[in-house]
Amino acid sequence: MATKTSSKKTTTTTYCAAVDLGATSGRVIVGAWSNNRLKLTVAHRFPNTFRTLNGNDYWEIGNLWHEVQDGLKKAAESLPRGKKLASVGVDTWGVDYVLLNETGRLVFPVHAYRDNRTQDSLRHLGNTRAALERVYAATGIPNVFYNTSLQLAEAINACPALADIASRCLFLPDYFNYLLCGTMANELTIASTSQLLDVHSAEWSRPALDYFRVPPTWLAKPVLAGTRLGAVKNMPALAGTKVIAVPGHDTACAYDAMPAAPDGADLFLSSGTWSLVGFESDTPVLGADALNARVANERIGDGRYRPLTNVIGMWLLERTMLDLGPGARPKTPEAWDKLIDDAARLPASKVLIDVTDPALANPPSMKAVIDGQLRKKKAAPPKNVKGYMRLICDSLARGHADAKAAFERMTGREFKRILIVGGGSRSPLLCQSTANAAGVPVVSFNIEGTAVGNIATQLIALRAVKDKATFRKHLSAHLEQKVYQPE
Ligand code: LFR
Repeated sequence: MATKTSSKKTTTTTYCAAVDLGATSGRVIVGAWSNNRLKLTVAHRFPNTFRTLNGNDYWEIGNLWHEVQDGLKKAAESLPRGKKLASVGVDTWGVDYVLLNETGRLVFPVHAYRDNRTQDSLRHLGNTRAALERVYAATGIPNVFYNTSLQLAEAINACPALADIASRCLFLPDYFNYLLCGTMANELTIASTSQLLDVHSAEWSRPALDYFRVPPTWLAKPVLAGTRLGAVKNMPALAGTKVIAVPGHDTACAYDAMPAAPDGADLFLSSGTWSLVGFESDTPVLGADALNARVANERIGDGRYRPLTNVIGMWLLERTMLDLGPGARPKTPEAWDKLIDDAARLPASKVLIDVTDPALANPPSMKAVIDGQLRKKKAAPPKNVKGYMRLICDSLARGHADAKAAFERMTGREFKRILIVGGGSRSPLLCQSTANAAGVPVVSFNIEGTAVGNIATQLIALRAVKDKATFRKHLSAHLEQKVYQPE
């Protein structure tokens, strides 16, 4: 009897889930990888916010965990019959952490990084030049109000008993990994946002731990992205699914997804609540100029560097809209497009706001701070939301261009394009203003950058893709991109 052989090639599809938590919204996204192509499906999206209680800001951690579980269940149910999620990875915003005892119980409420509790020590370190330089030389991270270092120092100072009752510090992605699979690990990229990691190695910095009086036993030697942490437990729909440590820092994931040219001449901009302007490097950028330019030498999943400057981002607009009243924030994507379009038709702003002003971090009224800056420069505040949109985009664009110029000065590199991903990449106004201010083309990509970077690490760890360069090559082959030439 002749055997029939099929000429049809069977393709295997690998399914992974990315849990991507942002400060204003979270999502669980399924990535399906087959034939060197990635297809993303949003399984779950939910709003996130911190809550203020008696003057302090806290994340609703139980709520976040509930949404993560809900999202993962939906992700597993969305797969074709008989298919399973091979793995899951978690990324979140930087710096925030939980304190646990050895049985994994929370021993301190989970604070949000916008909390004003670090202001005193921020000022103190800012005014102590020798200490500032020492901490920067040790960690490569500038003095910023949200740093974990300042947050932990404040927590220990306010509650000295913590030194006895806490035994572990996990960053938020580490904590969700622990809840998922029971393994406590500190992952390198998220650890690098803390201002406690040694800038020259993948170890914690003893001088920084000592300066901020953080017990070294709270932190374990960081693991590299791609490490398999265990299997998901207590969730039947995900039985057998692996938990993989992806770059736990959302910005590290977004940078990984950048379809960069291999010549290193692309500057990266991850634009959302924050505008993160930076590049990939084998070495950190240190020294007095870097400290003055607030260069943060955060890490890539493989241990290399992402020197970047954090330019305050669309947070300016989010908060101004709150002040302008309930009707100011567009409710549909179409209404957003119209607002951006209306703002783009206004003349370019003659007077800009200084986006490096620390007063913009978390003021009771963003509009009042912006209007105050303008009045000092003898300029009239905008009359409506489209006026603020124009002013904010033009001012952020100047911040992006200044960061580019500072990096070029410090490194001798020349950046020929700016690649942009994130919410801001969907704003032609922000992209065009940035191209005009920086004098180079801005290339925007229609991708959920953070989720793509998260899934890329999982696929590499699962050996479905060889390495990051290969992933980027496949990704670029099918990407929709828009180029904004400087005018
Ligand atoms: C973006 C981000 C930035 C970090 C800020 C605070 O979501 O992770 O990279 O500086 O949030 O953690």
